[in-house]
Amino acid sequence: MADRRLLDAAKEVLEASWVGSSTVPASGLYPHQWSWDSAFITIGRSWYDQGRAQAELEELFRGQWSDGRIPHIVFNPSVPDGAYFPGPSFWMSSQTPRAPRDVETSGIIQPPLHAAAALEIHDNAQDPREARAFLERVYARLVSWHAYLARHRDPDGIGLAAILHPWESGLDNSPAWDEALDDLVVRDDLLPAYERRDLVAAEAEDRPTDDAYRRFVHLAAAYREVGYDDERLCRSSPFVVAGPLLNSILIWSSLALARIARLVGDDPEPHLLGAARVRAGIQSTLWHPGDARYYSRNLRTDQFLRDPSILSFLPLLDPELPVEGRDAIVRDLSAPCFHPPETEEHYLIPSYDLTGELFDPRRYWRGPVWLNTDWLVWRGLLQHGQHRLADHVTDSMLSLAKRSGFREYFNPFTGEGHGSDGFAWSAALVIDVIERRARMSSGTWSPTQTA
Ligand code: 9WN
Repeated sequence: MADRRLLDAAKEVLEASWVGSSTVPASGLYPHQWSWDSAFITIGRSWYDQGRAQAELEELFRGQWSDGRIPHIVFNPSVPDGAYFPGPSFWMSSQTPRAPRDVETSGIIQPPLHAAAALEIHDNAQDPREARAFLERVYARLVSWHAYLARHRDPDGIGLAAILHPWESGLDNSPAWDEALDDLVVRDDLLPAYERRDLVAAEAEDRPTDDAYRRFVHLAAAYREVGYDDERLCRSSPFVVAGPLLNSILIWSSLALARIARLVGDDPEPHLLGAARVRAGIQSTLWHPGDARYYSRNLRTDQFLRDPSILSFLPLLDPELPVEGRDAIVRDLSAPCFHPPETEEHYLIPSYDLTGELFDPRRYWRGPVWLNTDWLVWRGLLQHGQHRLADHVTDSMLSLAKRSGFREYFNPFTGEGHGSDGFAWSAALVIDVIERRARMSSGTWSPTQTA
């Protein structure tokens, strides 16, 4: 299939997923608006529909809490409560004084890709004046979102924002969280009765196990029970983890925020300092010199979570990543455990070490290829001049979409698609890859532009 036809097919997926003022990740499995999905979707749409790209982020920001948090789900009131679990009646956000009254949301967060997405709208704008006005409207919201992460998610001042739930990582079911979840004592009196709605829309072998799900629900209920009080949970929750994915995205977005500040006439310095703080935190807390890898860290036990997952490669998003870290990532990304020999059929980049004991080619986040993590690593590789490897990643992304469609995730050996079909960020990021590669070849976009 030619790139042009793939582009049209991707746009059709996005049009079919548009529900009036935002995009659903996948109509059956995920019928509301998700935070980092909206950022990826915005980036894809920004190439051809600035109006909807802007509307998507502005709709998400309607769900922002007064403490600055951007919740991981903004619920669509026209969708029945039972269509997704946990739905609005589980989170009960509007009973929390800091949450909006007129829209129901979840209480947890997802990685802060929004400032980077807002800047893409500006950089790809069909109407630059409107894009400037949009940035002026959203700037304060982005600033308070980043302030929330620094103020409420870094209680010990280590320079890193912590997650309090695996769902906050975006890589919910990664083996990287197993060890931290093992210590969890699931309290049945806190667990509501629930039905696994995800199993109605997807196959059980593609989704988390019932045991993992119980832990997820338990942690979410515990967060709700303390009124979404981050400080309290950071001190008492068994699951407090700082990782390289959220924090590298935070650096990338803080640098974008510095550029947005210049565009709207504000001081970029605080955002540059913010990025520098996180950079120092990643180096001092997440770099394991013995393994020459970045890992997540369990802040409860102060131990590294030494799992060989794709999380370790995200520091590439920092344009000032030390050479030692960059070289180690490139080495890992080229080694057979993440990149089989060209003679074997394979697709890049598995979410978990192909030779790892916990590797599973189809279960969500435990091995399959996801196009969003591919895309993030690709942008990081480009930023560091690793063009050959970067091309391998995007060739693989396009082959997967041509072979299996815009699936949620893919078997890294066969390319078979799993999870939902017509998955919005898969479509959006294929659009971005095709458009950006064309701009790169014509010399009208350079990878360091947004750094
Ligand atoms: C829970 C929507 C979301 C993504 C996450 C992905 C999955 C939800 C779920 O779907 O998580 O938030 O129900 O499994 O793991 O990254 O944002 O696409």
